[in-house]
Amino acid sequence: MAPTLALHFGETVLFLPVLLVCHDAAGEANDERGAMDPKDYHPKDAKPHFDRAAFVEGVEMMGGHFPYAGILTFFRQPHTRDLTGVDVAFLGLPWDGTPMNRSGQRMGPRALRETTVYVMEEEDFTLFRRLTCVDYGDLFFHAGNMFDFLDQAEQAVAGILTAGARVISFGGDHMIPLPIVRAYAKYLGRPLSLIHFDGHLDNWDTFPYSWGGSWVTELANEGCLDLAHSVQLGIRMVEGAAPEADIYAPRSDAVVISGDQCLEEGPLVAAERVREVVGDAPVYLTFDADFLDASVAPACHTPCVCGPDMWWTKRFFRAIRGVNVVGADVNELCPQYEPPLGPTQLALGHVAQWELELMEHAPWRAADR
Ligand SMILES: [Mn+2]
Repeated sequence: MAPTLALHFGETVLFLPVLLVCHDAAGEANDERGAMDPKDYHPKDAKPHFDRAAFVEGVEMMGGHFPYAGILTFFRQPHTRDLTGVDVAFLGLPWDGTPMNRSGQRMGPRALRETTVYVMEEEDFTLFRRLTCVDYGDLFFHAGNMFDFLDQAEQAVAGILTAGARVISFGGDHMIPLPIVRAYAKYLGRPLSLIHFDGHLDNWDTFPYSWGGSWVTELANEGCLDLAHSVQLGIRMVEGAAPEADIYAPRSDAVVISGDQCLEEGPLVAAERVREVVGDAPVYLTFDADFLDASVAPACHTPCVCGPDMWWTKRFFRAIRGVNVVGADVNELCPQYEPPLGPTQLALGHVAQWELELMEHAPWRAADR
């Protein structure tokens, strides 16, 4: 006899048979609880030639779910602070305390977690089989306290390097290289070369405190950057400026490839120049969204016209493979200003993947310093 369940309604008692479901096959169990994972997915009405194993493998390579669903992490990589065997840690730096124009960069890491899930399907997702990557999470610091941010960020990056991994950071306003490069330079015991994508030189060190426009000068003065072997690409603020405008557009100690030069000479010429300048030095690569033309990347601190597009950028990244990129970031995304579809975060998500590709081909590994 089936077990019964007695329900009492006042004087009336109802005896209801209870169905016991035996979960002796994974498929039956899933019918009841729903497949939360492709490994548990057993469709009933699939085509006869449906190859379940191939399907599961394909979905897992996409990151374990269709892009519109699932838990969000950078490139859908596991969220952990265990760095055992990790090649590259993705670090969110939600700092937007120092912009002199539009803010909102604190929301950048969250937006890029969503976008990178889409990006990995459009790019070579086999990259994530060759490299072990994790979402290390977002840095915790006291909101709005620049000194606490600088201290916590440098400690976090130093800790990741000491554990043997490299770092790609998701900003955050463009002050973020300040603590990151400090940590790298101390770890390496030498200054780094810089590949700096930006509409602006970020060497305007005339304010009493650090900000997103002073970090190049500060890091060079501290001995963390070797500007003689560095390149600043996409700069629009210098060209055509009269000498008296130097207060606004001071000259750079690095090699500058202006926005016009980028577009007139093309990405392969720029890539060759960058290879000559940086040689085999360890390179920190930083990518400000306003390197891109404002029509491509409008949702940033300082949208900047007459810049390169994503085709240019992709050709350039592919052409500098082998350069010794030891760390990288994307920064200055303000997702609140995005038009529908989020073109700025889409662009920065792709750039982050291309940075990871460069780090795959770079000779340096934190583990064998
Ligand atoms: Mn910048």
